[in-house]
Amino acid sequence: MAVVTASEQANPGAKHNVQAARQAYYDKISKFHMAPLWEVLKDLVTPEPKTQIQPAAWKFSDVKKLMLEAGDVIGTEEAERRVLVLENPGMPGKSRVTNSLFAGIQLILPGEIADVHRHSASAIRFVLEGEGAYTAVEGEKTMMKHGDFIITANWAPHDHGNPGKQPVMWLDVLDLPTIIHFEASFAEHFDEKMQKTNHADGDSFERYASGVLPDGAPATLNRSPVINYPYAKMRPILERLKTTGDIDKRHGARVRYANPINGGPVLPTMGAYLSLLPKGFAGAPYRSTDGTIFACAEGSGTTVIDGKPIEWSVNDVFVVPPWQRYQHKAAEEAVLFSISDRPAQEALGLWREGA
Ligand code: 1HN
Repeated sequence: MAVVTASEQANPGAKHNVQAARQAYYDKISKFHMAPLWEVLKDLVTPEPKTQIQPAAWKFSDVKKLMLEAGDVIGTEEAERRVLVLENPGMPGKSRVTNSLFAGIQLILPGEIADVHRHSASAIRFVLEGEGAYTAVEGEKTMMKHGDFIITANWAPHDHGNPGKQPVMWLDVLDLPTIIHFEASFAEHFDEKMQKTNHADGDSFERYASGVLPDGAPATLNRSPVINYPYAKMRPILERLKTTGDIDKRHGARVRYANPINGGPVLPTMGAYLSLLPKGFAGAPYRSTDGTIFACAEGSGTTVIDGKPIEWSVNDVFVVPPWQRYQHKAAEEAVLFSISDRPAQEALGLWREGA
């Protein structure tokens, strides 16, 4: 930013001297670790959000092929987690899909174990393809099926394994860039490969998300106690909303994954939705400050982001940058999963939406 002073306006020849004097002054103050705010103010305080994040899509036809090739070049044991990072093209090398979230695709092959660890970052998994693998979280071992939404809250011990016959792939989303931003990242490994599990598959869902709570359950909890929100339980609810016409003109027939303790988001840093776009849906334009990751669970469609169409079908992943206007269209009935940092922004009083 160039500030034009009154003396410069009166005498343009003075401009060079003024700039030179300023630069000398900036050089001087830099030795004291100080800098002029007025040179950067316009980049810092913007009338609207500015982002380096770009709209982007990962087609499952490419992803699947590349993931299976990863299976040839490295084992889960050596990799610890065989994950390909979905790099936002606007921030290559930064291991993030939005400024606050990490996204990756994980593959676990038959016979493999991804051993038990825990970290400060919270994770969610949205299962794409294959059956026969499990994830174990905080003592519950749950089988992973297409469309299942699985939560690993921060510091929860977790391990995965595939005793089945098929390669299994899922979308991992972590709040890792947020945790790294706060420089509050811890991690630890356990000696055993698998944690001991004493809760049956589906235990936390049945125990907490069936209209009752175990007597004595905490009155507040900043993350959901449910480990797996199975697609088989969620999908019929979308059908109910569709049947009664409860269809948002922007989002379709949509449910929000909720913490049954308080109705809040599943995690303090990440919130997720599952949405049915009826056949022929042409959504109204929408934008919000939370850059959002979408994964298609069923059907196909097009999302127009800032005027540019992104076509998607089953298991494709795409990202909408913060505050960019988008519009979903579906020629056939489709189901979209979405996840963003909205709860974190809401907790800080920052979140905004608009048309
Ligand atoms: C991680 O621990 C997992 O446990 C997946 O499956 C993806 C990405 C970055 C850092 C840790 C997992 C991850 C991750």
